[in-house]
This record gives sequence, C-alpha cells and structure tokens, in this order.
Amino acid sequence: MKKTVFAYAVLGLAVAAAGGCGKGSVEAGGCDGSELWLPQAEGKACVIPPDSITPTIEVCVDELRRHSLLDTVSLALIPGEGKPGAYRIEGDGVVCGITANTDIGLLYGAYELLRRERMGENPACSSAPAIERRILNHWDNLDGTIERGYAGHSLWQWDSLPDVRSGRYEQYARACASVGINGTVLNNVNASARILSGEYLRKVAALADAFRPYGLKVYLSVNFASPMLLDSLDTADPLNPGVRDWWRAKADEIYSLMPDFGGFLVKANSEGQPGPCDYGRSHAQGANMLAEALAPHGGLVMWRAFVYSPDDADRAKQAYNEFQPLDGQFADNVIIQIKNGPVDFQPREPLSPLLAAMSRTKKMIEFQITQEYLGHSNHLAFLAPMWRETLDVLGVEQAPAVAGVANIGDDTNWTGHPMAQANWYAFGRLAWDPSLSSERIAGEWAAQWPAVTDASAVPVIEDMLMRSREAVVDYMMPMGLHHIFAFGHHYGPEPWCEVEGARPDWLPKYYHRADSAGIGFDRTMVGSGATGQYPEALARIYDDVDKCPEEYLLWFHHVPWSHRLAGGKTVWESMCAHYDRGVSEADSLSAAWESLAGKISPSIYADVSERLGVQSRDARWWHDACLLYFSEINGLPFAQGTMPAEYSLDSLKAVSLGITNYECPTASLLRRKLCR
Ligand code: BDP
Repeated sequence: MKKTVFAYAVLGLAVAAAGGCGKGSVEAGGCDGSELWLPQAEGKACVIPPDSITPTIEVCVDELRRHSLLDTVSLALIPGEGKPGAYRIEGDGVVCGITANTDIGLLYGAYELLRRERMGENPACSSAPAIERRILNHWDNLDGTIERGYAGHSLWQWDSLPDVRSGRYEQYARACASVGINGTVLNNVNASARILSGEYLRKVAALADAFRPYGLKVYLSVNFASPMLLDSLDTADPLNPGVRDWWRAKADEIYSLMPDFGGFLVKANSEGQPGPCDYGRSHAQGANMLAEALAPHGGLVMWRAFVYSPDDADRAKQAYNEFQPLDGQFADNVIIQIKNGPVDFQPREPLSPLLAAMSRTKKMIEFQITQEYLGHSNHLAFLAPMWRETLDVLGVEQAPAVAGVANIGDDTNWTGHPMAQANWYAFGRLAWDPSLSSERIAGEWAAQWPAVTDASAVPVIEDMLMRSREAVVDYMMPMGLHHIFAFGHHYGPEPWCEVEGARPDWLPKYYHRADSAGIGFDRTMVGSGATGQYPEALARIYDDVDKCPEEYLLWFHHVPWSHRLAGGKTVWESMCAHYDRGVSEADSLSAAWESLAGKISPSIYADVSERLGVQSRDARWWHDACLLYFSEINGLPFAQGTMPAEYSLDSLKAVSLGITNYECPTASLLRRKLCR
C-alpha cells in the first residue's frame, strides 16, 4: 500500500486551492466560521456510484466529487451483517473503494476518506460505531431562545417552518453526519407542551425531511403533563387509561408524519417539571407508559435521571437514591439518561455512580457541550479530555446511546467561540469511537480548521486545545471544588453567595463548606456516605483521604487547611498554586495565539484574540475572588510566591453582570469591565 506523505502540506494545498475558506467567505482570503471543519477544497475525483441510489448516496457522491483530490472513488453497497453505519475503505492515495452495508455507512466512509485526505493519512481503514445512537440535545425554546445557549438564538425558525427551509438545516445535518452524529433532540428538556401540537409536529417533520439524507433522526423533549396542557385532560397519571390512550394516539400521529421518528426525551419531577411522582407513581411507571405508546413504532424513551430534592442531605446522592431501586423495572425501549457527574456538569466531577449501577437497565451518558459552567462561549475549553475522564473510569466500549447538550446557535460561526466548534466535533468523534484520544481529536480538528492559512499553526492550536480545560479547572475550581459559581447565570465566581429563600443546594457554601478549620464536602462513609454508592474498588479509593486523587479531594473530603498532600504542600498552599497556574495558563493561551498572527484568517484571529483576552481577565477574577475569600475565612495569607491579588474582595463582591438566568450573555460579557 502506498503511503501518502503529504501531511500538513496537503492542508496548505487545500487552503490554497480553495482560496482561504472557499465559498461562504466574508472577505478575500478569509473565513467567517460558517464553514465549520468541513472540506473546502475543489475536488477532482471520478466517483463511481453503487447500483442503487438513495438520497444519502446522492449526498455521498456529491461530497466526494466536490471535495476529494483522489482520481477515482468507487462505492459499493454490500448487504450483510454488521452495524449500521460501519464502512471499509480500501485503496491508496490515488484510487479508493468504500464499501458498507448501508447507505449511511457509505456517507460516513466518505467523510472519513475526506478527513484522511486532509490529514495526509493513508485512507485504508474500517470502522464501526461503538454506540448506536449518538445524539445532540438542543435546549432550544419555541420562542427562539436557548437555555444555556451562548451562540445566538435557535437555529430552528419555528415561525417560518414548515414552508421556509433555511439552508442552514442541511449544513447542520451535514456537519453532524461528518462526525457520525445520528440523532438530534430539537427542543429544551424544560419542554413546552406545544411541541406536540399538530401545528408544531408539521414543522418538526419539515426539519426531519431536511436531515434524513444525512442519517440524522429527530427526537423531541416532551412535557409529561402534555395531555393536560394540550387537550385539557384532568390528569397526566401514567396509570390512567385516558392518559395512556392520549399518548398512544399522539405517537400514531407523530409516526404518520415521520415514520423514522426517534423518540422522546423526558425531564420529569426535576426542577419543577411535572412527572409521574405527582401522582404517587414511579419514574419507571412514567417511562414505561410512554415506552408503550412508542414501542409499536420502534421509538425510544430517554428518561433523564437528573433529579434532586431539597430535603436530602447530599445532592450528589439523589439520582442514585431515586433510580437505583428501580433497576430492572424499565421497559426495553427505555434508556436512563444520566449526566456524567453526580451534581451538574461542573468543570470537573467524578463519575456519576448511577452510571456504574443498575446492571439490568439500559443507560446512557449525557455530556454537556455548551459551556454552562466553563466560561460560556467566552472561554476556550476543549472538552474531550473532560469526557475522556468519564469514559476512562467507566470503560465504555458499547452503549446503546450517548447524548451531548449542544453548543450550537444561529451565530454565523455556529458556536459563539470559533474554537468551540472543536467541542461539537469532539462529541461526535468520541460518540463514534469512545477509545479515541483527546490528542487525536484535537489534532484532527486543528488540521481541518479552514481558518488556518499557514499549516505551521496546526500544532500550536492542538496544544492550546489540549491545555485549555485544565486551565479552566485551575482558575475556577481546582482540587474537587465545585459549584462556587455566581447564582443563576453560572459565569463568574461567588463562593460567598447568599440568596435569601434559595435552596441551600443551589448555593456555593453548601458545596465548599469552608470554615476557619478546613474546606471540602465530607462524602465519605462517615460523612454523607456518597462514596458508598460507587463500585467497591472506586469507593475504597475515594473514601480514603490518602488515596483519593487530589483532583477530587474536596469533592469527597473535608480537610484541615494544614492537611499535607502527597507532594508535601498543604491544602492551602496547593490551592494557591492551582489558582496561580490557572492564571498563567490563561495568559499563555493568549500568548500562543498571538504567535499565530498572520497564520489565521483575519476576522477569526481577531475574534479569538478578544475572547482569550476576556478569558485571561476572568482567570484573574476567579483567582482573586476565590483566594481572597478563602483567605478571609482561614485567616492565612496567600502562600509564599503566590501572585498578589489585583482586585480587592469588596470590589469583586460588587461585580454584577446584570444577566439573568438563561439570557445569552456573550455580548455583554465582552464589553464588561471589572471594577477595581
Ligand atoms: C442545569 C441547568 C438548567 C437545566 C438543567 C437540566 O442549569 O438550565 O435545565 O441543568 O439539565 O445544569 O435539566
């Protein structure tokens, strides 16, 4: 087999051939981010299609004709065993054949071929998805806003659907397919019942039509009280025959419009949403009722385990307490969707113990791609290393499904921060192959990013991506600290936050538990007992203060400030060092980017520069706020050698971003100045 050796040179070639970013560019030789990571080069391949042509194969042929630089690519459909989506590529850098047992397998193979061409790699390979359903969750509301969205408004133009179909629907589906994403939940888990009205279902069906050639299935979040809200039934009790009939009829209606509809996502009895517990029924009874309605059509229920009540001692134990006893009671077409960590998408959390429990129940991980707790779209935080932590501990090889809460909006560049596109990309790649390394994914994305105009920038970008998330953890919440965010919008630090009447488990002090003697949440067997929810091997490690990894120390243990860590530093000294490191890392991300001047498309260069500036400043803000606050509590000066504070604690306590819970804050944050 002839090895292709053009590596980054190919990127340079492709960039030159396409004239920067090719079509869609806003300025000569520049891109505006709308191109995502998709191929831009003008192809020259002769593509030999298989005998039968489907809309998906038409897309596949078109992609290869337009973008492959090979001489010939032949496509063959060979029915047989194997997972849907699997493919094989044979050949060299000149002539290639792609075989698959499904048309979507051919399309995935085509995208892999194009990726390998751009990476300068030998195209021969075969691949099959480890996880059957690889699903984006959009938290989009019907009024166009997005809960925890930082990239503009919703892509879905509900007012003009179903008649007007924006070209972006197809671009979105194409981007998803290029990384193997094959499902999308269109609306917020805090769901409006209207999504199930006849009027909206026709709009949904139009989106499903646009996505279908790309193998992207549509799912919907549903409100458990829909029969009451839409059709005035006087109950939503899952055991009520009228309610069951209502859901059956609704499922029939949905499938008459979309025969390949994927199913429902449900947030029930969580944060005020209705659910079966309102009627004294269990989550299993609620989920099974919906499952029964969808089963004749092959539909699925993804039932979320994100539940917690204010009465329990430790919020981190709630989901397990409520769901684990229901193991074995869920219908076959129900999957329990569980956030990666036990609390809520923090910059670093240990594994949710529920993911390792319930052996007789189908389970799926929910990751968050949108950076609710990692600096929104202002901060660079490449999330593959974070998701790898969950996958590595859990050892996921095969799973029925995985979900990622999308970071996509109608911003020209789709994701707000131009480099946050790498997180959409990474989610798809890991969902397809959970064994891929973060480095590999970062390298792939950087090498394909059309904004790069000089290939020597690629390794620098890869390195920035790889360091970014740990930097965020260091300047926000090192050593297992969690949820010390400002109330509501979750952007800045407020470890001191008190809100009259708020639930204690929405407030930072509940989580850090700092006092003059020590800091951290005792979740050991003599504390809240959360360690006891883990499989024994993990429980033993987490429960023992000397064995617990430093990154989870304050998650599982309340320790004296003077407690010495393995490296010899005290907890306080180590905390000072982490916050310092976070600030230097944020500054060094900026410096690395500055070194790329002239090697990145100008408007994207300027945009990222500005955001990295905000990130550096925010890192300082976090550093000063947390260290000044904790030092006031423990009475200790900053450890020797720590960067002195730039701000006073009082001035930081006075910072008010003036943004509400779910409002898209990017613009105001970029303009915001910290007071000194
Ligand atoms: C929290 C978000 C909230 C979501 C909730 C959920 O702050 O906006 O509705 O999760 O996942 O992280 O349901």
